[in-house]
Amino acid sequence: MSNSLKLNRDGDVAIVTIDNPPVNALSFHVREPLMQALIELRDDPSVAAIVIACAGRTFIAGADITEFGKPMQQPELRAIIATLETIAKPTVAAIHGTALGGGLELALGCHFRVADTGAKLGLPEVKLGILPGGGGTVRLPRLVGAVKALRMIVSGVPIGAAQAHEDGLVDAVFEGGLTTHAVNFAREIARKGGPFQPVRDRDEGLKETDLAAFDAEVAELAKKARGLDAPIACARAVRNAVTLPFNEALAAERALFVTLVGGDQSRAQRHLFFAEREAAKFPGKDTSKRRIGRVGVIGAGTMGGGIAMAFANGGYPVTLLETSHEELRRGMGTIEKNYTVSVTRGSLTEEARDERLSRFKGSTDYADLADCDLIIEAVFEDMAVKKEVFGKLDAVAKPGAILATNTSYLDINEIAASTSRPQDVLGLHFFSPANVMKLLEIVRAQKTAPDALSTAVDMARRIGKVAVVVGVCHGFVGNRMLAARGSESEALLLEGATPGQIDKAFTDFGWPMGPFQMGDLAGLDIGWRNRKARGQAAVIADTLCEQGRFGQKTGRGFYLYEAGARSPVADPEVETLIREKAAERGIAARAISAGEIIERTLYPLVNEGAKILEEGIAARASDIDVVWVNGYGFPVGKGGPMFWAGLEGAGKIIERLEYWHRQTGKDVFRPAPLLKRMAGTGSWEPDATA
Ligand code: 3H9
Repeated sequence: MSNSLKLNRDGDVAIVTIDNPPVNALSFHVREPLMQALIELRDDPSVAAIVIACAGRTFIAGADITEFGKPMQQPELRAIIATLETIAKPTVAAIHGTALGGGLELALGCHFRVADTGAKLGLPEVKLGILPGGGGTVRLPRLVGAVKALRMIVSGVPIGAAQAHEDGLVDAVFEGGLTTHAVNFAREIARKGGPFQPVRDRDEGLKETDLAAFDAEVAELAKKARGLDAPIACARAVRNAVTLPFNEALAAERALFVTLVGGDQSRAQRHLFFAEREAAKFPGKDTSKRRIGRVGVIGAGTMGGGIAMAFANGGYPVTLLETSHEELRRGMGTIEKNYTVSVTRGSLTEEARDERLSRFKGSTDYADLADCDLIIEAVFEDMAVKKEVFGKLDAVAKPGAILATNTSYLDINEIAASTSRPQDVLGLHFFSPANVMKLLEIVRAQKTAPDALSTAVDMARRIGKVAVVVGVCHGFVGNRMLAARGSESEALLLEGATPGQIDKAFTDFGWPMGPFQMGDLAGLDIGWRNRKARGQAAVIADTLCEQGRFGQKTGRGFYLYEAGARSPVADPEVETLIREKAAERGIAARAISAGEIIERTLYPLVNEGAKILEEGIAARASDIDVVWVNGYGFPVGKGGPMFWAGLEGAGKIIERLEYWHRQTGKDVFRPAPLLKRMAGTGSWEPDATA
């Protein structure tokens, strides 16, 4: 019937198969023939039942996100679902892979849903800054109840077929041969006879809704929304499903959808969706790959242990190397403890923990790394130490093994040059805790071979990381920009801001925490050590460290922490210290606004990003956004620093940078040429024209 849609018959059952690779999104070229097919089949007396299935690896993954922000071509999904609901003969969605967003909404327009055992069903629209706009908020609660629907829609996390069956979302689950089972299911239902009730007319899920409990749950969710509009809109729409007649709730859902899809937050989140998929692409990516069987990790401290867990979680056998048996025992002990915590929390079964632990092999002998295909060092951040490690690796590693450093700052070209095989050397910069944090900066050194890089990118996906390929410079993309963001922190304190005031400006912006809370969490001694090594100083932070105030781990840092608590309490002693240091320098305290805090921290962040782009350290502005959202907590609703610069206005940023440059003379405020060009063209693309 069309390239994207096939119509087949199995006796009196019609099978509509959508075939729109890679994920069967509901693009216009699918919607148009689908609508036509449904009308034909509805009116064809020889058809007793209709099955809607998909070709390829998955059921429909939702609306075609690339169509958002453009005029919608008819027919819209809602019209197709409305047509489905006019069909008197039984309609059955046959779900394999993932039924997401508009895909699940289409399935909810059918009388019945059957699924493969491995299928997943979800409404992830909230992650794109919108809500389900094809009736999902109104139909799903009718089957599974308002509270379950609320949790699915606000989290955006899909559920498995077994759970969906238990919840009443799916009517039958089959192992293998899904289309055949779906056809038999449809035929049997048709034989038994109707009438068949569309989901819109069902209310078993809504009967006993406890609205007070529902509202209490919404109030909790609202606290976690951190300025994002979509989760709140999702909750409101699900509540409407309980309190309003079907058509009114549907209209209200539509109105919320239209507002959100046209807003900046959704634009930002859609930008990030595509940015994450783009970030791992680089010229030459599709070269041949090397095989990664066993992975070696050198160092079983916090970082090495976390990296080793990330690989074990991804199914790789891991050799963990330490300098002594005692260090090894300590490292393995921490890993075991971490897994056991997951078991206690219910996120891991005991069998899964045991299986993951069985993937570890401990050693104190470099020779045991000889069978590893990828070896990552996570030893002390010192060039001489790193070179010594790479020298040993050069001697024992098998030919073609990828040798990676987890350095946060050091020059990987220099490390690579200390081996006889620089083509095999690259950086894998994990973020702590490495088994949890999604971001992985994959650092391409001057001589890194394309196939080594491609292999690392594939491996990152297998262990569930969002990979960004970056170039070599001090701190790479993330930490280099972090330094620019923090360059005015101390000055702001000395001029009159408090740590609490600065952190609040950050959390009001949407960050999970501000820079001083983050410093206290990470440990102030880390930055102190780095500064000393580089001959640098930060008067307030250094003094705090000299007083043994390292942050949460010592109960005192920029803030005070009650025993065992993580919430910061303002400390008058710190404020006195700041005023004393300011007085010594003749700096008088003045009122500092939240706007000034943002200008002096986030504008330099954007400016540094522009310099990084100019230098080719990042291939695209969107790569920088992916780093900052996934590694540092930049608010998703603002799309990352480079996307946000567009919202804020590059012209305004330049004007304020120039002002602060005049005031302070600092280089971080000198606008990058690329930022200036961006102000003219509105795009970070090098060849964009106004
Ligand atoms: C919605 O449905 C709104 C409705 O409620 C209301 C409408 C009125 N559209 O992720 P992958 C591309 S909102 C367009 O690497 P995987 C993706 O960019 C939608 N393109 O594969 C990539 O392209 P490329 C709600 C899409 O196997 C390629 O497909 N649904 C879409 O790791 C492969 O993607 C969602 O939010 C799309 N919907 O994961 C689901 N989806 O190769 C979004 C993917 O050029 N999708 N692409 O880089 C996903 O979560 C994952 O893609 C999925 C597969 C789990 C399906």
